[in-house]
Amino acid sequence: MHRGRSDEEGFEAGGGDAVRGGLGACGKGGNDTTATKDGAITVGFSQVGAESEWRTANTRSVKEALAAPEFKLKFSDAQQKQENQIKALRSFIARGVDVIAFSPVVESGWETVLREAKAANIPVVLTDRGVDVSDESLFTTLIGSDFVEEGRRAARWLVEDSKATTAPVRIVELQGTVGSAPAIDRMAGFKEVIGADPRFAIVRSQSGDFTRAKGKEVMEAFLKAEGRDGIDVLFAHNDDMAIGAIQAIEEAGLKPGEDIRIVSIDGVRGAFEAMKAGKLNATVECNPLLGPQLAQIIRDVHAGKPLPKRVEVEEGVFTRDKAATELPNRKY
Ligand code: GZL
Repeated sequence: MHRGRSDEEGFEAGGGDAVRGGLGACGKGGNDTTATKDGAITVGFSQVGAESEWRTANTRSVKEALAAPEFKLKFSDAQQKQENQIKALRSFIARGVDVIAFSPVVESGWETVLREAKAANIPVVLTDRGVDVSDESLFTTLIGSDFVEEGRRAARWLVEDSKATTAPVRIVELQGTVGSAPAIDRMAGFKEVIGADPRFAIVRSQSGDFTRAKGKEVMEAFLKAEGRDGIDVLFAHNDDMAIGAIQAIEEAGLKPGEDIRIVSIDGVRGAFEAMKAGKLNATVECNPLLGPQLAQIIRDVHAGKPLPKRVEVEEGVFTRDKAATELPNRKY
């Protein structure tokens, strides 16, 4: 048993396990329905993984919100592998859960398994990230952030912070997971804003897969390729990669936040600590605390209430000068 796969046995959060048939809230699995003895809403949740502080906070929020006795949660951690998510979704379908919710690690490759869920009459709620499908009826709604706007906000901060210079601004970019909605959209939003100003150029761009380790490794390669004086700014698609890159910049004998300005996205505690230390210049908030809103969406879906196709999350931008005062308020 690979504990790391973390497909917890049975439904989480106490209470008797789901039983087949019987009274209470019936699953949607056709004849072989799963119902719980106590009428709880059975939810299958497939999480991307545990790759970042953001993801850890997101998982905590989801598990706290989908708690017993109202819910019976089957939680699966895919270790950032799409094939693990597809396996998990198929197991949820086989168990006849009432609702499936998941954060798709990448945008493409979901059509088949989502058609299987639809055929089993099990509604699917997307959280955090979106999918690229030909038929939007394959999911009920998506609750998540506007990643394009997050990319724009990062670029707007950079343009404002560079207003005193006319010199070229050479940017390196640490992209998120290749093919993921946040990586695709944050890049698009950032380029949309800097593209209007000839001072800015992205001289290197590569995926750090949203992790600290890979962010450090790729930043080391950027520094080697561009030289100590060849980089002015790092744009990282998440704080964890920025924190990894900060280590690489320091090991190269440079001052992060000064020799190389850094703007990233998420707004996790580690980013506020780096800003307080003067090593990160700005972070664009991407709120992971989606649990309560997700729970309400699942209640509504289970009750057959109509829902908008898109539920957005409110977020802000935080700069170095405000880090010390904001840090005590952070919930993730
Ligand atoms: C964004 C989320 C991204 C975060 C990363 O909503 O999907 O995935 O920005 C996380 O930290 O790994």
